[in-house]
Amino acid sequence: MHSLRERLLAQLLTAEGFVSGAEISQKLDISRGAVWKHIQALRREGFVITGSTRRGYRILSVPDLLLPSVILPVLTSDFGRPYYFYQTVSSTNDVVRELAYAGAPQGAVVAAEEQTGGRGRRGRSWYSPRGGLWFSLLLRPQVSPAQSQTLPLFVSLMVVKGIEKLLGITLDLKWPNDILLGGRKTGGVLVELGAEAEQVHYAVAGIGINVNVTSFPPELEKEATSLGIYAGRRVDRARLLAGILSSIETGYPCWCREGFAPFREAYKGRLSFLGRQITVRTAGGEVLTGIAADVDTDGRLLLSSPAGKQRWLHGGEVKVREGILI
Ligand code: BT5
Repeated sequence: MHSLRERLLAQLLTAEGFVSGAEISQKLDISRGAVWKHIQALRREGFVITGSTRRGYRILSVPDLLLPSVILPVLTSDFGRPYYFYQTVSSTNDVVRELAYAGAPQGAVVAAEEQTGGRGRRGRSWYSPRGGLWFSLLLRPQVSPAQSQTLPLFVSLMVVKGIEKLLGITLDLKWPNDILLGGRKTGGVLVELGAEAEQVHYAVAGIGINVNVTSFPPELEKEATSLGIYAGRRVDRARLLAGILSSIETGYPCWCREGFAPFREAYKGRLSFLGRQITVRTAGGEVLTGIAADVDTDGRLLLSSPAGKQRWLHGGEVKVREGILI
């Protein structure tokens, strides 16, 4: 499982001070020359390693990358194992789906520094430059496809809780799966299912968070923000990833057993627009305006009009603006 380079890193990271080249070469059963080559490769990855012929090697700083060697030591959950890292990938959801087909276990995670084909719901694109947290988690819930409809809402809530716990800030949710900070989108969740009529084989929970993203393309500038911009400082992505995985893992057995019901109040408590007039473009393309009155245990949004008409919605885009009354 662990590559030579990861074992070398573990040795350097757990050492009190310098580790001699001889000691490393002996432990890993490789030549001194090979040790030096690995050290050089790590330096190219961004590790700052001081070296002297007399004393050996010592790590001075770890790069701000989601490398396994950086993530695995801070993981506090089983989710995140096995862990796969890419510098660049089309979409982490695609990689996890392939892993699911190949029989990977629940909890497997794929993270990437950047995505070239990051996507949102219904084929929309997801801007995924360096500095963000783009990852996907493989789940194998033994639930009905109907219950799995609430998985995006459950995951969004647990992501928010994980971020809040680590950073001490308050985030909002926009039904069904947007994560907001001060009214701007700072993250999103895309759940893709491998299911048949009666059975869910696997679920890929793709999570995207603008962490240390400092600028956005013009079309997103007004509606997006990042944790770093909001907090006014760089946020530790490794600890954030570990905190989010732990948060999802904590609630997951309960969601599998009881569904969305135990999470519904906490979810509603974070909805930014509950009780307000909103406009929703439904999954079927209708544009409806009404008061966002409730979210039920199936994860549906209740839209009610002043005349007392009611519509339960399964999916759609919420905008807080005028439209056609339902
Ligand atoms: C989402 O879709 O919000 C789900 C995003 C999930 C992304 C993760 S990253 C890891 C994994 N791999 C993937 O390929 N995807 C997942 P949706 O609700 O459809 O919102 C998409 C809309 O959000 C776009 O049409 C833009 O308007 C906006 N958007 C795109 N990139 C953004 C960004 N980085 N920050 C804020 N808004 C963005």
